[in-house]
Amino acid sequence: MKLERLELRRIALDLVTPFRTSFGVETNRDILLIKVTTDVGEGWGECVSSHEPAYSSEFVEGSALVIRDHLWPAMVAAGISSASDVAPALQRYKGHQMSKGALEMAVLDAELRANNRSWKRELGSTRDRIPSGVSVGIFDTMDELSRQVAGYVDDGYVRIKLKIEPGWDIEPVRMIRDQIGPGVPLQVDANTAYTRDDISHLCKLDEFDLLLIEQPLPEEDILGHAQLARATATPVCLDESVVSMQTAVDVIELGAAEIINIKPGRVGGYLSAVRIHDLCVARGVPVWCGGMVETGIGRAANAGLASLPGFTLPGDISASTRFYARDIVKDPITVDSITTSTAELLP
Ligand code: NPQ
Ligand code: MG
Repeated sequence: MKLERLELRRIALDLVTPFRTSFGVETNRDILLIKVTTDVGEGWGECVSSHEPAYSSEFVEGSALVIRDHLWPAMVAAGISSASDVAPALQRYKGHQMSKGALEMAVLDAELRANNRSWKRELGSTRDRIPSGVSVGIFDTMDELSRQVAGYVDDGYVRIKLKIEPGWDIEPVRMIRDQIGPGVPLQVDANTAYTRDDISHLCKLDEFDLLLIEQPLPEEDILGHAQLARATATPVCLDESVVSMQTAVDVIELGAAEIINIKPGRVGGYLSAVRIHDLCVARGVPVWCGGMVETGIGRAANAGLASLPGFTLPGDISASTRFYARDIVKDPITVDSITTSTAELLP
């Protein structure tokens, strides 16, 4: 395979409802898609950075620039002949995991299309259906939160994740646990909104039998997460902190993460995501696949990844309609709510 051409496409999609997290409100998704043309055909990648550097330091305008002026030229110079060549060719550039991941995704997609293979098979899937969870934002009122969660349970989601922040934590979680009952898996995600001084406060969540608490402290605060993990009965899961295989090894070794949220974009691509999955399987650490409000392009590839055997917890892979009235792909992602509440994967 030989690289020929790169095309960056920037699109804007309205969200069906504003998505508020501890780092801000999104009403619209600024999306960077990448089309790579090779001698064996084209491939598509989706860059998961957002308009503002609020979830992480990466942002769409920066991604487009670094891809165009630095990463793609380095790939061309290196003479990439398969997706596994992409990360080594980009290794001398620091950071920019989401941009690197999007380029590797596009090259891998070109290879898969050329060989008529699926993401699922390529990555090492062991099943055809995956459980589908949903991430629920912060609302102005408890009533509104209650209505939203009821709707998602009706839609067939088998696991609820509530976004939390200081001032929106114990009481919303209590209300939703009472509403859905003890049998429905429930977890929370703070997106770095707390500090080490909040450890005793966060321990009050223990009474709600949560699956996990995701990234309560800043991404650099590995020691703080290890201290929290020792103090609380709720398993600590890291998202933003884990940006590579190396950080995954370290947070496990240091006792800062008992569970890991794997997002391919955040760790530099799907091949890195599979290696982190393999590491976690070897260490007995449960993993699940996160989401970055992707279109059907990224969402379908995520579903393939989440069908690997180590993904033992439901992911944030919800239906396209959770975020978008009309997805950009021919086959939007759907949730089968009637019988099994699982997303069905194409072959
Ligand atoms: C998380 N995702 O797990 C992220 C955060 C997140 C589904 O909760 C635009 C772009 C909006 C990226 C909102 C979920 C976003 C975004 C939230 C990422 O932490
Ligand atoms: Mg998260």
